[in-house]
Amino acid sequence: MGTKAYDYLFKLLLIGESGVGKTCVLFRFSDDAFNASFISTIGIDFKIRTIELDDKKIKLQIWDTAGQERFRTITTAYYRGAMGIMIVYDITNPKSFDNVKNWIKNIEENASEDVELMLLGNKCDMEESRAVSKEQGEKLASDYGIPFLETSAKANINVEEAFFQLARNIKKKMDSKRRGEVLRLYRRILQAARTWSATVAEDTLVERKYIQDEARRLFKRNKNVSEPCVCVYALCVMCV
Ligand SMILES: Nc1nc2c(ncn2[C@@H]2O[C@H](COP(=O)(O)OP(=O)(O)OP(=O)(O)O)[C@@H](O)[C@H]2O)c(=O)[nH]1
Ligand SMILES: [Mg+2]
Repeated sequence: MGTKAYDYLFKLLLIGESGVGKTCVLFRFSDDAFNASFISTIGIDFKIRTIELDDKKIKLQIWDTAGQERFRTITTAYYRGAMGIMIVYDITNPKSFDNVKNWIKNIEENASEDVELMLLGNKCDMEESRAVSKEQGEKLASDYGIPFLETSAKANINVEEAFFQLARNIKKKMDSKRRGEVLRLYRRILQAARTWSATVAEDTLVERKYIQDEARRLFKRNKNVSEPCVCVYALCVMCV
């Protein structure tokens, strides 16, 4: 098998009002740098970073949306493909916090049903201008049942943690989905093996061939799923 540069590809999206610091949070994560001048994002942009989780390489493709209203049609089109979405507000800007519920409504209307979310209260280095308490952030996030962190792109607080936590939650969901698929596959092969053993006495070559083809087909389609199906496939082939 060829060596792949990554085991998983996760598509993430950053949304929130203009000026809350989405681009800076992403820049801190991708380049470990900060830019104090405000260059408002035009439409959409993206960055890539590969991280490691449980010995697996996870390639994160992170889409950074423009917060400005005039780009809403373009940016909303990116919700559908996102596996994880960070909703960002600015702790010094209460309006950006009040609007979180509208961003979540937008997600409910446009994103995939099993998207993983995370709420970020950014600019937590600006304690002197704080207008939204940490408790308010925590309460809102827990009302929606989503994880929450206060971050600072400037002081490099919790940025790494935020992306890792979101990636971990996506991976957890994906792994349990895959486990379900493996189980279903396993059951189908067992069923096929039973059918085969019931007919083996008659030694019908057609049946043997059917099982072998079925196992090969299932294996081919699911070879990335996990080891159990490889074993079951090998068993099936050896039996025939
Ligand atoms: N003090 C402080 N300033 C920040 C932080 N993050 C961003 N900023 C500043 O906030 C301003 C806006 O940051 P951006 O990252 O461009 O904001 P944005 O959310 O991408 O805005 P749009 O692209 O218009 O949607 C810039 O001047 C940044 O330097 C932070 O953590 N702390
Ligand atoms: Mg931006």
